[in-house]
Amino acid sequence: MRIVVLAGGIGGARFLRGLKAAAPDADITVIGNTGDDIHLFGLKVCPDLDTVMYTLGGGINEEQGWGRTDETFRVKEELAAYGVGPEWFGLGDRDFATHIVRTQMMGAGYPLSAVTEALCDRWQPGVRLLPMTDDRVETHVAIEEDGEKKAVHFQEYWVRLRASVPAQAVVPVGAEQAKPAPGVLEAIGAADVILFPPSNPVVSVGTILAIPGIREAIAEAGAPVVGLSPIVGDAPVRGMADKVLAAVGVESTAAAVAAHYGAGLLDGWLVDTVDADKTAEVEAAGIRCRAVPLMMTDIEATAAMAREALTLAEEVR
Ligand code: GDP
Ligand code: FO1
Ligand code: CA
Repeated sequence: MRIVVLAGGIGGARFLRGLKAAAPDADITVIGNTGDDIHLFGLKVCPDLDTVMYTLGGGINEEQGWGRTDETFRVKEELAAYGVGPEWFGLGDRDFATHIVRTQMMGAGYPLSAVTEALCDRWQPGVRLLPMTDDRVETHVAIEEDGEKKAVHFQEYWVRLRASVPAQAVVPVGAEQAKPAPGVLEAIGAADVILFPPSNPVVSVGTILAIPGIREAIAEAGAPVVGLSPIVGDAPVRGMADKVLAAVGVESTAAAVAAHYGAGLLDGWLVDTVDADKTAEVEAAGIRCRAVPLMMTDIEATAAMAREALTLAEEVR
């Protein structure tokens, strides 16, 4: 079975771990969000790709959900001693090596997709990890801070500001001119099932869908498209997805997120059992909906979620 998954960072990565356990023989292609990417200290950092690679490859800091296990911050301390920031973004020593290798390869002319494949040679994530695009795309957030309107990089909004000010707009800068990375459209076209994990609908899955050609390929694919809600009990399970949903005029409910993707894209949608009262609303929008436990507390619970998604995909096929 060929499965394509559109993934952000932590939500996507943890779901993929469960999917691999639920479907050990499946051929899984992950289309990863690169709108969170940031250039720091001359290095290209790809948080969502790295979160997927480290989580599936056994190198993730489990408690944090991002960054490396057994991490130290000597380089960051030395940079700070030179007065070189940003001090609000914690790049660890082990993680730095990944960004150095990536930046060196890109400087030598390799596209991000080839670099990601090379990094995965070490981590062996057990999936084919493709960036959504090889072109530079950066999500920026329009805010008002101290009475001044401005746009900040997504990481500055998320990590420095902790989404504490309203997002007036979320813009994937460069997306309109970007092309899907090699293999992306082919994987979508050949898929037996397409899954939207419980990733952020705006700044993870939404950014991937903003690359011209990807949304269209999914809508036209013969495969069923099934999503799992990142919103449980009218709030994100973790993080601040409600803040970026508000920016695109979408309520933080499992039903509103399904409607935001729309019946043109989604065939099936899973909500958590606490949101069982919302299945009728989703079905009225033309999307088959089931309520099942959606908390990724451990691999077995996550594998059960993945099995439910594959079962729903069979039903709507
Ligand atoms: P990020 O790039 O690290 O923000 O990760 P993703 O975009 O892939 O996923 C973020 C989303 O995962 C958040 O909106 C969370 O609500 C959701 N999430 C995290 N843990 C869980 C969980 O256990 N269950 C569900 N349903 N959603 C979760
Ligand atoms: N998230 C934080 O909240 N604080 C950090 O200092 C931070 C550093 C960081 C370094 C590398 C990396 O791959 C991820 C990192 N993250 C950090 C997580 C990440 O920036 C965000 O959670 C996601 O991009 C949101 O989708
Ligand atoms: Ca992300």
